[in-house]
Amino acid sequence: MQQFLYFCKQNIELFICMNKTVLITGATSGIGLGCARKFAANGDRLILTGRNEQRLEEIRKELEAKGTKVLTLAFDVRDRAKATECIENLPKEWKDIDVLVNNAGLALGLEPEYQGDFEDWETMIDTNIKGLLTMTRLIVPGMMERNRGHIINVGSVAGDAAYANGNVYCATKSAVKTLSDGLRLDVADSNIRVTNLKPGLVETNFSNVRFHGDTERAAKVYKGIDPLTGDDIADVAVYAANAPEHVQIAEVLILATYQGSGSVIVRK
Ligand code: NDP
Ligand code: 8X3
Repeated sequence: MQQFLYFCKQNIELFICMNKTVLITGATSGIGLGCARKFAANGDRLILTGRNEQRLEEIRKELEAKGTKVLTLAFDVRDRAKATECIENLPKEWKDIDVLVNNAGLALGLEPEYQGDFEDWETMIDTNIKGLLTMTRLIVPGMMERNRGHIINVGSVAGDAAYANGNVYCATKSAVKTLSDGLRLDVADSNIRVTNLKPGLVETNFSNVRFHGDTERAAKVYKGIDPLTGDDIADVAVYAANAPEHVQIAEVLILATYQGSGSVIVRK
């Protein structure tokens, strides 16, 4: 009996130790929502962020019903003051973030660079680059103090090479790659790990947003191929976060099977 109790204690301790606090930006849809569900299934505690407060509430209820501890924070990653206020005022038990999933992002438009929309450009740059930097700047100092943490940036195959009419979006994802590489160098003297995930075609709300609500045009993006899902990308994120401590998954390119690159897609 004593041996059995000792065995239980050891395993409970192991479980508590494996349980991480994971903050996900853009958790209301697509890849971010996939990450919320997969990290929850992994037994982690979640801080879920996004702008859509109602969706955050629904997701919180869904995951709490399955026993996951969830805190929601509604803010726009472009609003640096609000993001700072939210992170600085985290309740004590939520302050020690182990994993930051910098996922919030978007593409707007698909036009030649010489015809692009100035406002679309600003929104992509402010969200995909400056928003990601804001979250990194707010959360990584705590990780450095604790000498523990993992930053998972959601980049894209679009950051490896430009595709026609992708110009500014591709540039923002190229920046995510450079910022991930830069951060990895800057924390190389610590236990902190940095991963850049580079998905290919993932069927989410991404194309609806890109085409400003033109759902027909959005559906065509995924026609004739079997696209990736948010869950597929989340599986890789959870794997990277749970790799042995001495293993740093620096970068992962995840393509759909009938996809050769950001611009080569074979449709049936
Ligand atoms: P979705 O449109 O389904 O999800 C985007 C998420 O980002 C939403 O939760 C949205 O939440 C959030 N978001 C957007 N802007 C802001 C903002 N200003 N502040 C806070 N949250 C914001 O698209 P995906 O899941 O596909 O996209 C997630 C990430 O994956 C993006 O960075 C995208 O570039 C990247 N990616 C997508 C690929 C794809 O093919 N789908 C492939 C490669 C990378 P809310 O509206 O509540 O704010
Ligand atoms: C999203 C993938 O190829 O549609 O980053 O730009 S792609």
